[in-house]
Amino acid sequence: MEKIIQNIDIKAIRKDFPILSQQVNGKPLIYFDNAATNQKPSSVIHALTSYYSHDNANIHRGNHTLADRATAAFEDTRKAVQQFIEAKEAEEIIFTSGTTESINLVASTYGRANIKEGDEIIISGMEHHSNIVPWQLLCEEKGAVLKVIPVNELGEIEFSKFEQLLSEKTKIVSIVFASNSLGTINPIRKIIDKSHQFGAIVLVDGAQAAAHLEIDVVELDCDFFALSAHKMYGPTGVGVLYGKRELLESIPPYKGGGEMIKEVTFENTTYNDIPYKFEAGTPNIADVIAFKNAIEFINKIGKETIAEHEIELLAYATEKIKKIDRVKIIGEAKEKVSVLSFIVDDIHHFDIGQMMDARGIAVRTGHHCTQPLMHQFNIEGTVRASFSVYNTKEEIDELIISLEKIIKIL
Ligand code: 7TS
Repeated sequence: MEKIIQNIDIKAIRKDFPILSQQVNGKPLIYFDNAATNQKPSSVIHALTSYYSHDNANIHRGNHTLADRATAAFEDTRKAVQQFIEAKEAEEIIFTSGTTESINLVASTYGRANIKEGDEIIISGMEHHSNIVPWQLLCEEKGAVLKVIPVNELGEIEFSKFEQLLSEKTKIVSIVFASNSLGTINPIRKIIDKSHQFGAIVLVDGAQAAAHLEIDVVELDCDFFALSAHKMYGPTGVGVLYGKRELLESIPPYKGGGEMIKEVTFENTTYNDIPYKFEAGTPNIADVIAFKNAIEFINKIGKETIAEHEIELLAYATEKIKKIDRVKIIGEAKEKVSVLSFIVDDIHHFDIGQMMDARGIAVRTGHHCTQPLMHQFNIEGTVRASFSVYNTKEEIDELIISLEKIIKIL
């Protein structure tokens, strides 16, 4: 416990997040909705205003100084992402609007080009809707079949059942690295290896993993990897799709428009090289540029240090919450990121959320876009507290005290 406090200066880190120093409903803000989106350090906020104050121009097409500066900064973020996830080449990094768009891109391009009637796509029972619905749409269009890996009571996937689902019919396995509702970290490496043995390609939904777990896409050998900048201290509206070069080159474009072409005539159009083939139109330039500052923020503290702190908070909160009568934790996998989901007997999660908010505590309530998972646990939703690098044990103490009071009142 001491070690973490020595390694990481939370007070200094908190000072770097202007939003945290405010009062909400007369109480100091305690922000525990980090799995939805986490807060932004001043370097990210400054990068946005600086870009619009000094460098704003459209990229890749101008031949003037501002366009050059904006293009260079945009491409610098691509290189930073490449290094962050250890991809072989910057060209394998495609900017999207977020994880949702990244997954839709793969379903609409790779999926449409490769999936035929009777083929099978495997997902897990703990997927976010954004890793369910794009595959349902594809299956409906192609007459393919969606198979689901069951999740046990602890919130872990049943690996042996996954093995039973795999066959030569399996073409795509799309799986979440870390669950947003339960916190479960899936055995991604094992899943990828097994899927490859059957010739299936694997997409990893890394939305909840990217800010907390080491990512090495080459070592993982995943075919596609999706993430969102806004869950990594970066701006909203930016995401990444990583894909292996040969796959990205082999699949058709996603959207048609400027930037994604080599040559257009009314008879025929040839497409640009990757990554531009998948980046039609003016992208979210400012936010992509500021995303680099978010990556630098994580790198400066060190992902391992961040993860250690968050896991310490999770263990502390879990131990305390378990002592409260009528509380049940949803998601007790051995390996978890810092997500604590719980329900309280006979009290609606929404009421708890509202009463927490009155105390300045921001938690998430509801199904967290994982309705099938909620059905499996026979619940409508949970209260979810998710921790980030700037959270403290004192804040968790406040959460616990508030929860005890709320339970007494209700
Ligand atoms: N996959 C997972 C595992 C997620 O947690 C989310 C967002 C997404 C995909 C979609 O990401 P987006 O950036 O494209 O929206 N999860 C949440 C959440 O838990 N609460 O709000 C958004």
